[in-house]
Amino acid sequence: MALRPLVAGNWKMNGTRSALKELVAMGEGYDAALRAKVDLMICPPAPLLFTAAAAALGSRIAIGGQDCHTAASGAYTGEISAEMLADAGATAVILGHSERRQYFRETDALVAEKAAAAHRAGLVAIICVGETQAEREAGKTLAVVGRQVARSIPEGATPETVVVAYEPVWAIGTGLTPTTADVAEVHALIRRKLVSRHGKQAAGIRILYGGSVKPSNAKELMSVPNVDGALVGGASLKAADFLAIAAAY
Ligand code: G2H
Repeated sequence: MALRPLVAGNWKMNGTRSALKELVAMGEGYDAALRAKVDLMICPPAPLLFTAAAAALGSRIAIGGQDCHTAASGAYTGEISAEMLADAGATAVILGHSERRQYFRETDALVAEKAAAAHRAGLVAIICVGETQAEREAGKTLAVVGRQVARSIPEGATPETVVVAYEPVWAIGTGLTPTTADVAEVHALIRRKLVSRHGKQAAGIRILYGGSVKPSNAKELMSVPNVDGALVGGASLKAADFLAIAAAY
């Protein structure tokens, strides 16, 4: 089944208000032909969310957060809840990105809790999984990704509540990408795990590829079976690159 693709941009900790001109340009380039074939989303840093949502209004580019806390509110200085993201205009949130797992010691269990919080707030959870270089070299890719899928995605995941992003850690921001055969193998594993745990409807859950996606490799990556879109970092900061990736469909 070919799913409607999603190309989501993860701006990470990049961008001040001046960067929103790129979002406006993306909206202008997201014309009827592109809208007919691909969903677009931008996940800016939290301080830009509200303004980004206003800037994207009318363009049909969705806005997402990059992380959330498990609680709806409370004494958690510096944290942002899923409800707050939704209130600022987000419809989705990236969870369990490898940078969160690596630098902030996020575990599969915490990611699953955050995904449940996203669900509570009505946000789509974009749940990231992926192996490190050492794990790949040790032949553990499928075991690691299988475990992350099993433990990071909460019970009852549906195509409306969850998107999975496979991001091999060694491919993030490095310019390196796995072979299409490697991507196909991991995405097929993720699909099998989703369906065996969440039932037949999980065939409709979108599985994105992320890690050094750029205009020059997007077409090849997007032609791989079970790749239902892309999570784009560096190349989502400029409207021209991001739109060129979207046009690869
Ligand atoms: C992977 C990706 C976006 P980049 O982190 O999530 O970033 O495209 O820069 O490798």
